[in-house]
Amino acid sequence: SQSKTPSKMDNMFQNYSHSEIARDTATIKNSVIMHLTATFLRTPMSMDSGHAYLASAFSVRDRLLQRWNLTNEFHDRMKAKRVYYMSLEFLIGRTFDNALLALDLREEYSKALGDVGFCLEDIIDEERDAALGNGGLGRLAACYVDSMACQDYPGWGYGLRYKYGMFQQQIINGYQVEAPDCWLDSPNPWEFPRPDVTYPVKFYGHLERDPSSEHRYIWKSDVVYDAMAFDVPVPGYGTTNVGNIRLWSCKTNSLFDLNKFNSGDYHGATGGQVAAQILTDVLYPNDNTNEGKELRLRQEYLFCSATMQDIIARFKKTGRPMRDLPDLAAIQLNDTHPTLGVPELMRILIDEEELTWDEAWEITTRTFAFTNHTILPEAMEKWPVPMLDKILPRHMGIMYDINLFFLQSVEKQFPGDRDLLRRISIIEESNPQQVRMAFLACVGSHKVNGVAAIHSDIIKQTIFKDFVRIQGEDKFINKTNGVSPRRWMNECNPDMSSLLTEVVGDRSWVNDLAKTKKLEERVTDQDFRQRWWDAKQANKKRLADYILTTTGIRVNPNALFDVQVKRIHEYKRQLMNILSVIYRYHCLKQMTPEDRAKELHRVVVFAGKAASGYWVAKQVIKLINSVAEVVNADEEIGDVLKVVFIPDYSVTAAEYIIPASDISQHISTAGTEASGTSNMKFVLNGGIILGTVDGANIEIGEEIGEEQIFFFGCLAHEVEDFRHYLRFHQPKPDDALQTAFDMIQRNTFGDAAIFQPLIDSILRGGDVYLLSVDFPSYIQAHKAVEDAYRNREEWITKSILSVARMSKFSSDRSIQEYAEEVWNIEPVRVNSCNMSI
Ligand code: T68
Repeated sequence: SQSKTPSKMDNMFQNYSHSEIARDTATIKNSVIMHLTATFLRTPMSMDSGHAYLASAFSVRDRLLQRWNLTNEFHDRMKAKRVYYMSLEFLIGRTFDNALLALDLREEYSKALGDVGFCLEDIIDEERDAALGNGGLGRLAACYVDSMACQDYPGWGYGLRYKYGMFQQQIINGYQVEAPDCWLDSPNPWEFPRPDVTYPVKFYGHLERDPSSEHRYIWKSDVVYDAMAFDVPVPGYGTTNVGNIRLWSCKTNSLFDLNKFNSGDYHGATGGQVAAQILTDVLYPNDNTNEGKELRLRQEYLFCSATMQDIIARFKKTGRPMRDLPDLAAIQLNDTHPTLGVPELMRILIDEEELTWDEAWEITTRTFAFTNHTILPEAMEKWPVPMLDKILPRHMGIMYDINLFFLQSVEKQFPGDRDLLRRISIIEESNPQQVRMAFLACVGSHKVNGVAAIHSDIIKQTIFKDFVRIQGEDKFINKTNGVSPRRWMNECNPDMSSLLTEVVGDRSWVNDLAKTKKLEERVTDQDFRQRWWDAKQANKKRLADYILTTTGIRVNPNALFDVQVKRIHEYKRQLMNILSVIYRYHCLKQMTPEDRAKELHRVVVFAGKAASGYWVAKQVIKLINSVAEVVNADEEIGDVLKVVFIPDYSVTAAEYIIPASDISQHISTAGTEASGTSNMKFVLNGGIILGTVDGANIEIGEEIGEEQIFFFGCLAHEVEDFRHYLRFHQPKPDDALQTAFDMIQRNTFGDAAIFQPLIDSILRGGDVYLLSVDFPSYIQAHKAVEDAYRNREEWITKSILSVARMSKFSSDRSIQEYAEEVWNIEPVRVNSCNMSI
């Protein structure tokens, strides 16, 4: 390409950019058949829906490719500043439908597929989720790259290409059983292998002083793995920009030992490869807990090293001096998992680019920013110094120096405060010593943010309290989470979306959610209100069908759908929910048949995975299923109460479940859920929240008005006192909670011994999550919900007003704030006329 003159390049670019592939039904049909025959060696006669999906997906992808190429080419040539969103998790879900909507080709594909005998909806169902994440944190990363693409921000996601994503959950005899997620067994149309983009990543070994400089070291490593790039397109809606997620896979060809093979040691010949491949084999299935395993550390480092090498390589192509890196690159750390990027950048700048420590540190801290997603102590990443020293000797040295210089500066600022130095040290003086990754991320970044207003306040008062004093208030900011209206409204809720389009006049609300404000004008329009209600009913019918196919349980779509779907965790208190269901069951059983028939019918839906090693969470799943079995089989109860646990919760399952809720529960102990993002999704789909005063629930309430949300429970600032009290006193369950315990203990739901540990966690384990404290107000709140739902007109008003006032929770708003206040980047829209700049 060096030989091409600029004007020739411009011409080539213009020609390429003006030659979009035809979009008519006939051409599309041909391209599907072409892929069927030429890519998959099938004939139209032997096409099944699996191959219809693959051929269609490859044909859609052809139409994305050109835009994707142009976006990257254009951003390169414009030397645009890019943001790199580093995340060990990207919970993407499906891409096909998303791409069809972004390209505005859904109708055409529906017709083309109809012509060859297939229904688009069935074809869409053939795609497997890309489930490279655990929950909120990974899904947030996916929403954020979507918003970057839709708003033309030059940005890339960086992650790992796990061979096995989030495990599949089966429910056997009421218990969770995990099966591997072999999502790459069939061809994946949404990734591009880039064997030419491969970097060596070193591990272990020892250091030698570089004779040419006292700061530099030569790292003689024992093991070198290769990280190879796979690129995943992120189709932008309403723009031709296509974003990119670059995922690394550990490649190991060089580790095949031919000598061992030749001498007959076949096992030994591949031993090195097996040890390497395992690095990107599987996603750690923990949500809000730190696993602390050596393999996880190596996984994190492989990710950070490959990503930093790639960013530096791209930067160097601009020909600018290293000190300009922060002008062309912003890096966001999605929690502490990618924090080794900080010492890795320092290593590259000092040992390879030959910068001084001070120059390197200035560049590093201006480039990185850090998002904290939790303050749960069990989630805090800490790595033992001996482990780091063995695997990453150079990085350990750099981290010691970062800490030393930091402590020296603090000692100057606050002379003689030994206890302060002990508290803020990046190295914890435990036995063995541990590196506190949250502190390293904080010191290595120019901005630190929490994910909702309350959470950003809490981190300033707790883990980063001293750092606020030392480094100043301005470094600590809030960026409340958001979700993508493309996936979480337009794609998953077509009926409601049509109503929004009707009200707004066009589909522009999908990229500009503030336009939904116009809904308020329709809140008194009787015909509109009826159609709003009908849209929800249709979604509930769709979910009822989904429940029937996934669980065999028949539910009545006219009942109140009461939904709690999220990872199973003690702090999220699914246990409190099922205990309230038990209490309700008890009350129903006490009634005369006449009174019972007058009760509001309710379907209580649960879904969510428990980390494989989280025993208590798994017992909660068992309890839910055991209660469901008894209640659902009770003929006296019939449709008045149904309890459902939908197995294998996923992004795709969420797309069925969320649009169908009347009420959804977000009931974490106040101060424990940093934000929550499904709470936003439920309200954006016309559902009402029953929740605690926690996370983003608070800001949702502020935006939509307190009449539209059901709050209960103690407040975050009261939690510490309650916990303190409960450490020394037995909790006193109210009558309702005691009734639920009694029912379990009378073996109503099978052998009580199985569930006694759950009861004990409240009665004898200090009730850390304050179930006994919040239970009375929780039951009250349920009553308030019932009364409100019985008044259908009021309910419809609440639902419409909620959606109208939710625009703050679009991830587009979050990304704009990050772009302006953290990354200092601007939108760059692909425009072939600008190419000569
Ligand atoms: C979630 N965190 C928060 N962590 O719990 C949630 N942890 O309140 C918030 O809305 C969301 O982040 C987005 O900000 C997580 O999901 C993890 O999944 C996780 C993964 C690995 C290790 C620790």
